[in-house]
Amino acid sequence: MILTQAVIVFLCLGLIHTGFGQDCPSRQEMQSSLKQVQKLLSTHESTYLQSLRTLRKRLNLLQSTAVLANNGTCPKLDTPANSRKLGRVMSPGHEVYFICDAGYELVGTESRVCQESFTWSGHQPTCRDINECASGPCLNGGTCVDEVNQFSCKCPKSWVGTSCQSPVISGFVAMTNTSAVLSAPSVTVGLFVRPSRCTQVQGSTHCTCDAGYTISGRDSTTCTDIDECELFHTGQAGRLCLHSCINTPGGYRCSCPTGYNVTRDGRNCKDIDECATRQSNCTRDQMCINTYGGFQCVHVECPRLRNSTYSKTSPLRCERNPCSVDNKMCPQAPNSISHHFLSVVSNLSAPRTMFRVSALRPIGDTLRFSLLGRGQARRHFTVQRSDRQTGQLVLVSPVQGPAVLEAEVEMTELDKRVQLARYITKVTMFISQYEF
Ligand SMILES: [Ca+2]
Ligand SMILES: [Ca+2]
Repeated sequence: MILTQAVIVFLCLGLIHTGFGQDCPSRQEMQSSLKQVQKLLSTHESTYLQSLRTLRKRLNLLQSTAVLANNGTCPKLDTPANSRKLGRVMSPGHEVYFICDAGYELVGTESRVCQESFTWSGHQPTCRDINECASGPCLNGGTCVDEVNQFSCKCPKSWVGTSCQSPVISGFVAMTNTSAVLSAPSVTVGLFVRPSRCTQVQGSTHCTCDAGYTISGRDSTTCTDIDECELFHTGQAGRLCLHSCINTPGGYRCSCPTGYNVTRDGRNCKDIDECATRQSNCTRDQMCINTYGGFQCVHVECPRLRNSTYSKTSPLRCERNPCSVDNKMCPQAPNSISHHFLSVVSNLSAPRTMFRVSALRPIGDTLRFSLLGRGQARRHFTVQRSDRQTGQLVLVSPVQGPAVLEAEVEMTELDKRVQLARYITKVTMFISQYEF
């Protein structure tokens, strides 16, 4: 009703100028009506704001209910095709790593972190087939065909072998009526030396050898094995074998050091996983760690300190037992000591991140990461912060194996410069003798 009055007032304001002022309310009446309209508007305004506040509250409630429905975890992550996923904990602060199967390489980030918003950082990586042909393994004009975790070579006519490494010695053989296969004259023969096959055509003699042999001797009556290992020792396309080459009659083969098997392509060496194939002799209380070229049996012992005691909460982790109230030194001791064992190859390129330490749910206002110890560890490692709550152990210089390196990473939680907790991660790196 007041609104109707207001409309009337404004209507009259318009009419005053057109000479119909006598039907309109007096100036006083108009002012009183205007005041009423102002009041009405401010009442409407406060009601509107109140409704907005209520709506916002409801929205927040709805959001927190939705989060609770997540059960406090990030959504389940798929494992990309041809890969493995490491890390099972899906709550904020935890990280999941992706490792591609042999023969595949990772495209994208190697890890994703569950964030406080219950979403994963970054994007899902993929694993793509490594192009084994990229290194140009086929020699002498051979065409490389990339396959999963291996390659094959299509060789030109005059070459044979896995990498088209052996020349085919072909002689002219005319099968005419006048030709006759001659029996080879007596020569000293062995596996590496054979008589050639000779054919006489119209008075001239043509001799041939099997693949992998070459004509030798003054009268071309002898075939000698081609030493492929020697021939391709310093070839542009690289050595025939990753480790060592053994010349054989009519061919060659590659061999690998103890602890490695020759791969299917016949050239490379692959570490034998003694832990997976149960070839290790570790006892029950030891853990088997597969290393390149071997394995290690490790046993983690919890420290025995004067002021604090530890319990083993997993095969690789010790946690401090609760401190008694009167023990002032106990809270200074590390809250946990975790062990990690890494297997790496000799002369690994550096700098390279070897390990990450992260706080699950920081309780203080500051997290500090540092490298403990001196000497050897300081020469090869440094500790850097990779984000607000993650520190990383970085290998700064390549290490020649065989060697075992140890590094201790300390993570301290502080609040207003007061130490709240200390966590130590002991990283042991087993470095292989060979660079593969
Ligand atoms: Ca040979
Ligand atoms: Ca091994």
